[in-house]
Amino acid sequence: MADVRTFLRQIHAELDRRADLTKKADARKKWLAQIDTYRQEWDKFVAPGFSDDTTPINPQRAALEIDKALPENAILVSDIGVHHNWLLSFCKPKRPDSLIGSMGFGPMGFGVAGVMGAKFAAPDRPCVSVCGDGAFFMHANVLGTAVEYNLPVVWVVWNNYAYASIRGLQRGYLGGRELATDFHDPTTGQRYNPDFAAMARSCGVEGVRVDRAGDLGEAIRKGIAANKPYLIDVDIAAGIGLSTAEMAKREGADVIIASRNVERLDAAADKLNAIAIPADVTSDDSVAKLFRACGPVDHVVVTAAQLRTGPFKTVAMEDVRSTMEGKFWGAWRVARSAEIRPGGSLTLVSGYLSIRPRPNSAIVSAANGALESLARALALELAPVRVNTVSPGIIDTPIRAAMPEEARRDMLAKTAAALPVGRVGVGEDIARQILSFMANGFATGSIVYLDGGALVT
Ligand SMILES: Cc1ncc(C[n+]2csc(CCOP(=O)(O)OP(=O)(O)O)c2C)c(N)n1
Ligand SMILES: [Mg+2]
Repeated sequence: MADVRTFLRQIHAELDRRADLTKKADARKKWLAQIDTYRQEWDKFVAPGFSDDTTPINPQRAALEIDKALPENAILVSDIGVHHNWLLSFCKPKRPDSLIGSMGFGPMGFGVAGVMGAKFAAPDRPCVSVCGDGAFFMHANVLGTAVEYNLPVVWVVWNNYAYASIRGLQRGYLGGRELATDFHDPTTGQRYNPDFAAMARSCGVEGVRVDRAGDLGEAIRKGIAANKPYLIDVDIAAGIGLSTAEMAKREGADVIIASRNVERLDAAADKLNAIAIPADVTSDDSVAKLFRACGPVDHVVVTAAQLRTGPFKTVAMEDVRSTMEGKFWGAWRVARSAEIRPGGSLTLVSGYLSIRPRPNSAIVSAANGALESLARALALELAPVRVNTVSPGIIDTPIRAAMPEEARRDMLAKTAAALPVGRVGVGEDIARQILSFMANGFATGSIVYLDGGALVT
């Protein structure tokens, strides 16, 4: 503590006394320039996460969408947990009093209830809470309070089905053990949480669910414009690759996951307590480096696919080439570089379009067919390593997230109704088959069309 005037006088005197200051400033300039290069490196490193379209939503993308959706005068109140770290890393508050957190004390519930305090204090400013699913469930009584006091606040529930920050600490410090930090059904292992949007509605609060990054900003804008208490339950979790890794982990395997998207990869690795290695299947070097880093492994699964399609006569060559580059050549590169132990397996994931083509997707049909033929050929050439393909039917996974929401829901509902099993597939269905390929020593050169019965309708 000091008197400002006295303190500034003392500082001035001290500055005058230090004659070599310019020299030091020059040296510091160099250091600052160096830091700037680190900053640029970092920006390049994290750039892909900002455009990641996967569902459940990439946390980095979520932070960006939240930041973009908030008007300049909004107050964002964060709770305590990993979501808080994502917000601090990737939100850029527009004025000094617009991002409120409680970093020192760190009480869960601060953001859940604190947003109402913010609204009391600043009734003319939009007030938005970003809070964890864990904290929200602890303090869900706020829903009633907001109604009783007519407080038009917005809760964005960062729903990662876990006390994720604590789970990460447990996994990191306790040799991978965890206790009571992961929310799941004890019998099926499926992730569990209450339906927060329905919970909100039961209290007279508007409640919606968002599972696509592209819908998050609009939901927040709508929530603010509604001018009444509003809850947005946002899904943050897994696709086919991740389901397989999750199941393998549950079966006791040591799992290494690789992906082009570093942020998502880290989130997944954290979720699974798996080793993560960033890799890009479209690059020979990157794939070779990945397998040099892994060393010999028992099983490899390739799920990578970035599909670009269009009407055959007009689709750009660049698009169809990039589809082959990722889906077909990606698998080829992995098969070439992976050092799989004898009796181990390589599983490729193709897709129903190879045998049930649809208009405007010729390149995907071709890539899938080529993958299936490749797997058969490799079953011969790479023996005693076993090579198989699973061909999923219509699955509700992140890859479909690029479709417009209504079209996607409509398509999934229609498909489900037409299938003998009455539902579309989920990542876990495919994962189960992949694991069975790994475990069944008699399976090689096999293609399993796993499509809920689409082939017989
Ligand atoms: C009242 C209180 N209890 C426990 C903790 C310890 N703690 C810090 S973060 C956290 C988990 C938060 O989970 P969630 O709200 O889902 O946020 P996430 O980390 O998953 O984003 C816990 C238990 C705390 N900070 N405050
Ligand atoms: Mg959580």
